[in-house]
Amino acid sequence: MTGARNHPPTGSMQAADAAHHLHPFTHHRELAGKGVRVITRAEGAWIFDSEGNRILDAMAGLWCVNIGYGRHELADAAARQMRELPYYNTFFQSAHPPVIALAEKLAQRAPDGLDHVFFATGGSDANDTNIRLVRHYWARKGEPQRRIIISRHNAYHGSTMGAASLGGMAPMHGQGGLPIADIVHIMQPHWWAEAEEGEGREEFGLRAARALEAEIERLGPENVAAFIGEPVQGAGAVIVPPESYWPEIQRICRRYGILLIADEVITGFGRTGRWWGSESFGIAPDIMTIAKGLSSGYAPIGGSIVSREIAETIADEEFFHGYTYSGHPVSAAVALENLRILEEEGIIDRVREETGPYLAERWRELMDHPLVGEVRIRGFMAAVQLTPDKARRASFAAPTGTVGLIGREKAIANGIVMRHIGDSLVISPPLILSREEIDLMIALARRTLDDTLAEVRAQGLMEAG
Ligand code: PXG
Repeated sequence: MTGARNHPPTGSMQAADAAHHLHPFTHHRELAGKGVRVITRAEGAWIFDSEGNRILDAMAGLWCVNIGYGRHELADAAARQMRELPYYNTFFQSAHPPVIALAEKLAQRAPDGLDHVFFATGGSDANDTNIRLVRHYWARKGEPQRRIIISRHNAYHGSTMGAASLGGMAPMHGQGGLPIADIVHIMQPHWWAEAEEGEGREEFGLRAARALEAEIERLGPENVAAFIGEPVQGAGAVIVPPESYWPEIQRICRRYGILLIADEVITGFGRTGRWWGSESFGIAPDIMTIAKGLSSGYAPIGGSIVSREIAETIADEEFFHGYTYSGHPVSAAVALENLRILEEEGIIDRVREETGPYLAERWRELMDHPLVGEVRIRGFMAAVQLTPDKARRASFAAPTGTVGLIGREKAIANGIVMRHIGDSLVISPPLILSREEIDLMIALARRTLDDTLAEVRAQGLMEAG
């Protein structure tokens, strides 16, 4: 099967890309030496590159194409909306039918008490909204000194100044003068990386959660506005917290009366086998950040779903904030169609009851591989932690990510996209995978691990650090 149609030859696209295109999170000199991979089309869980290779997209794009590629209903919804009303804004006491319908739909779907939506164009700007919103909320409540937002190391909340400050990615903070003021970070609930010798998962989960309490006490509870966390850290390498973690975080937030923001950008819209990661972990947030699976990536849209109490509190004063494309009509129409498909085709129920448990069973088999120290999985997001010595939970002597990167390249060579994060390999496939595709994905992942192990041994990298 050839994917090469209606586009210039690969070499000339690569040359033009190298000459003119700055990519996100990319070492450009290195990329120019290799030439960019050009993806030309996609269908179901499969992408095709300009050379005609067919590749299993085990990352659903960037954790977002939940309903899979090639759903023409979304293209039709976009085309209809573009013909009818391609753009109008939601400022100045205006709205349009798709944004109203989408806000109502999200309010119905969201956990109890969350029933107002502020729209953005993705997850980063939605989190920037959250920073301004929670501070504005506390000012309206007569507690303007409550400005500090507590987050976690190794969290990812986006790439704008505000969202990257909320995030806890050290390399990002190393560039551009981050974090902005009044954002602090506590430890992450990452058992493999952070637990003490002999410390059990649940015991560790409680300790990680209580770091929040200690930080609130240190800062003075009267100065803390909110805590933000991803129910499962995605870009952090699919860190599934121990069961003890979120209930304790919830207790602490309630005790000090601070707002809880669940960043559901990856975990929302079925990724964990429920509509919300919050539902999976028994979290009752005051605000949820949404993006990605809201439109399955077919059009850019994000937002913040906030509690009635927050909406009521800010109702009596203008909130000086908004984006030209807040609630863009085409994106809203596409999102509505995506939600209809998720609902009517029972895609999330299937992940929860059938394909999710099956994937978990198959993914856990990888634990027997000599390179794999830990498997992490929740619904349709999973990781394998690579290690030179599983008994000791060791990391490699080589710089972090060296072995992970070998893994990613072996994956692509085997016809599967997996993301490497440090020395983990992660997947977050479209939610529509069949059992046969799951079997194939596991086979390709295992072959990738075998090839990685062979290469790591050949390069003498099996040393513990
Ligand atoms: N919150 C979370 C939890 C995310 O995962 C964002 C916010 C930002 O969303 P936008 O739409 O502004 O990108 C994200 C995005 C990766 C990767 O390589 C992860 C994301 C984005 C790009 C790459 O793991 N997550």
